[in-house]
Amino acid sequence: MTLNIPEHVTNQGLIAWVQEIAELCQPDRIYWCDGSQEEYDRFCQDLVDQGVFIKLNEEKRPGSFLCRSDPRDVARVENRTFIASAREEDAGPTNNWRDPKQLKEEMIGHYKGCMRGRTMYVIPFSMGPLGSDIAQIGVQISDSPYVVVNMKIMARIGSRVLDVLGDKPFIKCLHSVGYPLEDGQQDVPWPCNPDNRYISHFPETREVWSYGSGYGGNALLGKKCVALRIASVMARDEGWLAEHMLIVGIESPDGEKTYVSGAFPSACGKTNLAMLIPPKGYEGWKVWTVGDDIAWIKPKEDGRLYAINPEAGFFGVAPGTSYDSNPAAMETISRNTIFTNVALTDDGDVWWEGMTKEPPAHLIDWQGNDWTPDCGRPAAHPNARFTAPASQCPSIDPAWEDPNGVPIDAFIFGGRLSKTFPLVYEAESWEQGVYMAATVGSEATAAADNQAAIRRDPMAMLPFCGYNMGDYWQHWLDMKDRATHLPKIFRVNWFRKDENGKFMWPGFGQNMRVLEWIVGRIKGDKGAQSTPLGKVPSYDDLNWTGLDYGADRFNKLMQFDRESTEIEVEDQKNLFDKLSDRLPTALEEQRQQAKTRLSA
Ligand code: O2Y
Ligand code: MN
Repeated sequence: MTLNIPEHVTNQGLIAWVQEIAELCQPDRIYWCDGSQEEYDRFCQDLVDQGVFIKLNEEKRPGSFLCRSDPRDVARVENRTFIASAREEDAGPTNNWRDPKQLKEEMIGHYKGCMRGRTMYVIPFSMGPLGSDIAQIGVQISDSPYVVVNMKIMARIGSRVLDVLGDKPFIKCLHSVGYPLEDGQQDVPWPCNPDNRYISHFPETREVWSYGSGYGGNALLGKKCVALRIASVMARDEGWLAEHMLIVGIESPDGEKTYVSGAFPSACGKTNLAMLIPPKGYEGWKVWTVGDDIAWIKPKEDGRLYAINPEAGFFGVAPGTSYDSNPAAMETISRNTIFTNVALTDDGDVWWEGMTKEPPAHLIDWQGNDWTPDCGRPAAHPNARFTAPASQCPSIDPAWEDPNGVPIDAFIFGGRLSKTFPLVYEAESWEQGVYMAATVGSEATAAADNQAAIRRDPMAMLPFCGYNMGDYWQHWLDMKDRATHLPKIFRVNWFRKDENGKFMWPGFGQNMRVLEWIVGRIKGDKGAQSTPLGKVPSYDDLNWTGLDYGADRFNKLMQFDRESTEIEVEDQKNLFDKLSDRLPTALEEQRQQAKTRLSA
């Protein structure tokens, strides 16, 4: 088999690896991606010709395509996501550990001949602006052209990446949909192998091996696999942070910009916050988007933490996205976007639940079937996605590709919690902030008694931390010694409900009022009072211009209930016990101090 090595490729480690994988996977041909627009257009056209992509109406949605996945391959598969560290205790009890040697043997059995009848694509990619000292380079080998075009949007790919890489080592990412074609066998629109899925991470050797899925986080390996699971281990070893966080710049009317980074478990409005439009009363304010999902954060010589968004695009959930909830996202996806598993309108555009108040009278649903509003099925899959270039976002920050990153002054952690937790509170120390972040989570309704239990998702990293969560917490605590100007840490909760089950906070754009208070706390010009939870604003500490929200409502929203908070602090022990082997003493001390403050 000819390796088709382009002239400019000199990295011997890369050439040897491509040869090794080609011998294992036995593709019909090898193609090195140059990352050009011409290449992207050609691949999209090929996918249209093969019936995999549907070209959308050029007037309504220029340069855009719809793709439908196999209904068995629609989301990340956490139970098939493995952390194969040499020692089980280094993966920790919150990860699926597998012995790396055994796992590789097992997977090699699947990889043998798995690309027969297909092309093997070599996709060099940079996570982060090319040449940034925070960026990292990987190479993904894949047999999926859908992956190639999505990677083109989500990362910087192609020849220019190899020029920057030179002869250095890189993160090796191997991906196959696990659906070889025998001689003359007709391909299917979405090849995959749902019975043999693996999303495997080898943190010590900085490798990812993915098999059997072509979808999202399982297949676009730069995103969750590299930028979070592998990068979190690199960050631990090298003294920085790889976080599941948005990054925004908040600009005040006098033109001063403050950057904050925030982590939220799913279904907490993270994308909406990343693209927030200030409400009435906030004329002159602007929220700039640096990233919507992942932040790489490094301490620099001036003692501050600087963050980059390692991605180049958004892979967002379509359902629920509308001009009401997120106009910036709607503008971003108005062109040059790949839609996966949304519905197709009769005039060749896309639709999903929540996009408009009234659904169209007729659609083709995400599985290619006729759909009418009364048919009893969703038109789009709940995890339907758009892949769109971040550069198209109207609120994209001018500094979003600054190789030095942007200076972070606050970390915000939020969950979806209907009671106990006030709108916002601030940590009084770094250790308390790490404790607040480590115990964050959202409510899950326990079927048995309809009691809401908190499903903890520390730093929103539970599915994404590539090592032991106890060590990860210790790493966060240790950051204190790596920076002299540490960000302040806040907890927010937009989802508290009243006794009638109604949300108490109007949410969306009104979250700007909380961001303004946070900026004021950083600058030192906004007040706060100490409570057993942390520091909280009083009514007059927030700006109420343009919103009719009285002090009584606010005080109820901020109300602190000793009894339910004591139950909460007790419940945190379950997670701490699970991680007891590597639990930092500072975190249990924080929990004990919270108990003492509550009983005082
Ligand atoms: O279902 C998938 O494969 C996508 S998961 C995802 C995509 C974009 C941003 N965040 C996530 C996530 O699961 O946190
Ligand atoms: Mn995410």
